[in-house]
Amino acid sequence: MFKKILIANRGEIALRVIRTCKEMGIKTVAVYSTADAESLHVRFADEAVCIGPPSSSDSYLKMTNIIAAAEITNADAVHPGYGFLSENAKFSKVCAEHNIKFIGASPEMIDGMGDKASAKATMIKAGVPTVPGVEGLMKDLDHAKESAKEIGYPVMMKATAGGGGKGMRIIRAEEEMEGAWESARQESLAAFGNDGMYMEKFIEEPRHIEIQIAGDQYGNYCHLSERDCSIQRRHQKLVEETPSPFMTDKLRKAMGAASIKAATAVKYEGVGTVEYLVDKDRNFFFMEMNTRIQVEHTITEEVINFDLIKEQIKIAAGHKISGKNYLPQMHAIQCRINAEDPKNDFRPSPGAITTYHSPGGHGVRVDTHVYAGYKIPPYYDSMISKLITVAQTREEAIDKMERALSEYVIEGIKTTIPFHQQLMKDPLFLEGNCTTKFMETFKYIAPEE
Ligand code: MV4
Repeated sequence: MFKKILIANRGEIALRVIRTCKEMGIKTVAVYSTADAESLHVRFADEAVCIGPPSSSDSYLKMTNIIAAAEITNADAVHPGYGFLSENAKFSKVCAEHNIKFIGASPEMIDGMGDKASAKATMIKAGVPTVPGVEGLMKDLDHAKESAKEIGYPVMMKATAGGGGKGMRIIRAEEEMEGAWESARQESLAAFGNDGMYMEKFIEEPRHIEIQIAGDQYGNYCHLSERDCSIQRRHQKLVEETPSPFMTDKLRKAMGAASIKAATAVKYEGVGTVEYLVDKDRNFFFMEMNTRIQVEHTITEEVINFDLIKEQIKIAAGHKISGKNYLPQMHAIQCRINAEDPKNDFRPSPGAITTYHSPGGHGVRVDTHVYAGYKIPPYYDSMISKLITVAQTREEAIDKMERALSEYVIEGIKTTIPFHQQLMKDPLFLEGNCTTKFMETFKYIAPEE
């Protein structure tokens, strides 16, 4: 087992990893930017190294500084958390070159899954369902038009280097193709330095359902059921739950088996997630594979009673997994509490938290790095807390969430708590009938002050 892990991240996920390391008897090293000197991850770790000024590119993304911090503290592994360098092939490679175990995917795996068109080709070969489309990249505008005709409008053009919706266009008729072709390629080139485009059928009002998987170094694979992440806004997830209210035993079996096929085909090692689009008829299509721990891993932990970070560390250290699949035993919901003003288009609201009281009680979990007096820096993402409830049924988990939200006091900044309070009473949400279009029609009504 590792003796000392450096956590190359900040915020709640850095704390989350430190907590598991403590339970496992592993020493921890925090790294921090000057903006995070007062952060809890700095205080809870055994050692802490300042790696640069506030800007992410000069600190949490600065590979040389992080490797130097690992070397001077004698860390034998790096946990990248999510975001930052967690899916950076170069960083994974540099860690290996310095004899530091990267607790994440190999450079080859990250590259293979990072290129969406080749990831899709890999999945087709593995027998995983994908969205009907044209294999490979579009050669030119005429090829794009021909392909769309073949697939049948509406189609979706996607950047092969993309993700998070960048460089993606819906095209409903041929006259829209030229504009979409030019603008999507430009956008993708600016964002990723790559303008490769592929094309597939547009799936109307899909759900986003993902399967948690794990694989070890010995060819054992398992899935740990699904998470429904359909409630998103501008490709930012707001609420996640498991089991999915749309799930059936038959669909879970099929999606689980497909995900095991995906993991086996790429010899996946560690914990990962296979993301799917699910249409109204419960057809499911591979979308992306994430080679990191995700923000929403918590709800899976709650319904199978299992520490996924511990599993991730054990697999990286060479432990075997049993290979048996896990089914949800409970129902869990996570609300992402962001420092954003839902009344003003979810505009970021950094600043000092003057009052802080977090909810508690049976079936309530709060993963956060904030406290009364903490100042949310403006340099990083706006998520400040994850509120998770777990209960026997969906209805009880929702009731518990309403109760927990009503106890949650955060003053000094705007948060998304009142948004979640309205959502928990929303008829469509209560029905469990939310697609990825849900937020486009949701009207937030601010409570009277
Ligand atoms: C799609 C789609 C409909 N049809 N592909 C958005 C992010 C990127 N990873 C894939 N995305 C989508 N791909 C086809 N063929 C709709 C989306 C999509 C979406 C997917 C998951 C969650 C939220 C979404 C919001 C808008 C669009």
